Amino acid sequence: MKKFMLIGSSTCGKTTLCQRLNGYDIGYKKTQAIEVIDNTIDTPGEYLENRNFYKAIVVTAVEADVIAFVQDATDERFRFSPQHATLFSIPVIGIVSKADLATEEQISQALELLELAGVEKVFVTSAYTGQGCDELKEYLSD
Ligand SMILES: Nc1nc2c(ncn2[C@@H]2O[C@H](COP(=O)(O)OP(=O)(O)OP(=O)(O)O)[C@@H](O)[C@H]2O)c(=O)[nH]1
Ligand SMILES: [Mg+2]
Repeated sequence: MKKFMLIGSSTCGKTTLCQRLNGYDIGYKKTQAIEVIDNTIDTPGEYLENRNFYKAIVVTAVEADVIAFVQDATDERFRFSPQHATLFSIPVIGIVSKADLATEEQISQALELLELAGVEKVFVTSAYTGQGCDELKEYLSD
């Protein structure tokens, strides 16, 4: 499995998605620091929200094979900038999270914005219902 690193705003669902993808019980736990869970590198939302942490993200990304920009479909705020993906020298994918709570319109908007951030592929997911998780696992498996 490819080692992948999740980046996204606080509460966008990174940790819950890690739990789902790695087959753990789903339970809320605020991420305080960069955490490696099996093949996933989970980061705190503050790393995206606070520019002072950018260096830490770029340094940690060296350990990863793929980066995932995670966007909560129900969140109006979008913190990835256009062509944000060019900051990294490895593939960057997009993950729309919490699809179970979102309208079709919200999902389309999140997809569009992630594409603008320069991701090469987008998965629409819900860690609660499991939507999109098999496709994501398959992408990460080779
Ligand atoms: N309905 C729904 N809720 C979700 C989903 N994924 C996560 N949540 C909820 O959203 C909240 C935040 O989820 P986390 O996975 O902790 O978010 P995070 O991105 O790791 O947040 P930080 O650690 O603060 O950066 C929790 O209450 C989760 O239960 C989902 O797919 N659907
Ligand atoms: Mg977390």
